[in-house]
Amino acid sequence: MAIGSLSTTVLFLSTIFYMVLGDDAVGNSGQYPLVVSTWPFIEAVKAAWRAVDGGLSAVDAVVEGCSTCEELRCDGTVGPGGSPDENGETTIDAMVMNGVTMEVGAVAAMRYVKDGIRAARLVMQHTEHTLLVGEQASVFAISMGLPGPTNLSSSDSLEKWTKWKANHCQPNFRKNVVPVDSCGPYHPKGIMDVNEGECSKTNLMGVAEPRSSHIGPHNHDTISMAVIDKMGRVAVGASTNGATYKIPGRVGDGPIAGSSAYADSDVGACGATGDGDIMMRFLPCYQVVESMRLGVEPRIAAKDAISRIARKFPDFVGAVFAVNKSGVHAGACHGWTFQYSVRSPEMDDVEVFTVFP
Ligand code: SD4
Repeated sequence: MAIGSLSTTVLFLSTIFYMVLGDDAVGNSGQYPLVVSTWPFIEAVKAAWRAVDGGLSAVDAVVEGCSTCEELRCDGTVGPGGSPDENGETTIDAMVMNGVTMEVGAVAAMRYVKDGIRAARLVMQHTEHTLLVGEQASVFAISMGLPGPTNLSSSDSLEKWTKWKANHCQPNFRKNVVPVDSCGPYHPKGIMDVNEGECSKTNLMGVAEPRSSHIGPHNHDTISMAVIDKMGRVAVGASTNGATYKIPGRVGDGPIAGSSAYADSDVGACGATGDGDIMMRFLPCYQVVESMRLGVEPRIAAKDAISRIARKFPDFVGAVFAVNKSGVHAGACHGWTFQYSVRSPEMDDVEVFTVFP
């Protein structure tokens, strides 16, 4: 068979393969720009698409996209007014990464400022630092021109918190403490009460016992977004108000480069969502991008990163999407059904892809 017709056949077969696989791994024509986001955050993807299609850089398009979700309070878990902590306060974790320069800007547990992703970009563009936290992050963001101080609570978040208090602060993220089934103040269980097995909550195979069941699709949604701009530059960003009823001061995976997202313009990008307390121990997005650098296709790279976590934490809930420089994208998940959204030049509108565990 002549080389030409062989490659035509291969192209034909791989097209069929992608259509049959559907959600597993999807290619585009390789034309930029491209926007990929966790969950069906359609308006956010549209905003990023308008920005990047209009000529903005990948970094600025990521900021436009994530910022739209913050304004819309996507799923109540992005932007202000969601995920109250034990004190009823909402705080924000956000990160942006430039895959050309590998610069990162991030804010964690930021109070009183609702513009998480814009604050993250200010850290990246106007400091030599990578991550600012808590009240000092807010002071910095406001000093650089963002609106604030603002009360980040909403009637929804306060109602949720009030019900939780009335339910004796259950569920919560405490372990090995007393009291067990009521609100604090909490104290460590006496040393005599906690043996090593209880404390580490792992069995002899190193597999963790189930975590509390309060982590699920509706209290754990992060926007994590990747954009490839018209010049092929890759950027990622993430924004979330974290976990509901978290212990004040808790920071999730959102502002951690390599965990919630990672980008390298030579390779591609990854975005993650899920139980950040577990996921940030594995840096799944760093793993995805580095696997793709070695030539692993996005579908396998995504599955491998998720499997590595699931081997140690069989009950964890999480997902990643992977996209390589050619625009081939895929997702993998564990413990829930995952959806991610894509807009590319060959699509008339944003398309949502579903991935099953
Ligand atoms: C966190 N990963 O703070 C975030 C929350 C989230 O989907 O919603 N992920 O753990």
